[in-house]
Amino acid sequence: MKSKILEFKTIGDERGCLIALELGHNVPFDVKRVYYIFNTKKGVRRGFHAHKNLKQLAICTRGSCKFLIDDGTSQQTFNLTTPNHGLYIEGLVWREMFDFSDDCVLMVLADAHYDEKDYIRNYQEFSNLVKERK
Ligand code: T46
Repeated sequence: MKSKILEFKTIGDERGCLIALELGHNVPFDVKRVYYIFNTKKGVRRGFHAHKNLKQLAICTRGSCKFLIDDGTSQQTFNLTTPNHGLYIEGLVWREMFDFSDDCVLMVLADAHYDEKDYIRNYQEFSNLVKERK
């Protein structure tokens, strides 16, 4: 399983906290796109897809949510609860996001522009591609 939590240094003083994300330092790819998900409705599950080729870093800058990562063989759930943790996701993995807190702001950095052709939104298709790539 290549997905993992990266921990960022929090710079804090009496005024509050600051975290810096820097390419080549604590972000392991060149960022081409940033998007964020917020105002997520209660009980909603998002994702339900894999990417053919995409590296991403997902950070709950506020609130919390969970990520289910499935590589076709095993599944792992990551709990994002703090802005100094980022979930690094790469490779052919199915993802689902759930248990969003009301205040959740999920920011995602990606190494490519948005391209619907990179998405696999059918689990069987994903599963077949995993077997092909082995
Ligand atoms: C992912 C998880 C973590 C765009 O127009 N541009 C964008 O950059 C993105 C990400 C989405 N969109 C459009 C495509 C859909 O019409 O926004 C709509 C919602 O996208 P989607 O249903 O794919 O959103 P999620 O939350 O299921 O998945 C998103 C990312 O799409 C995906 O890459 O890994 O967050």
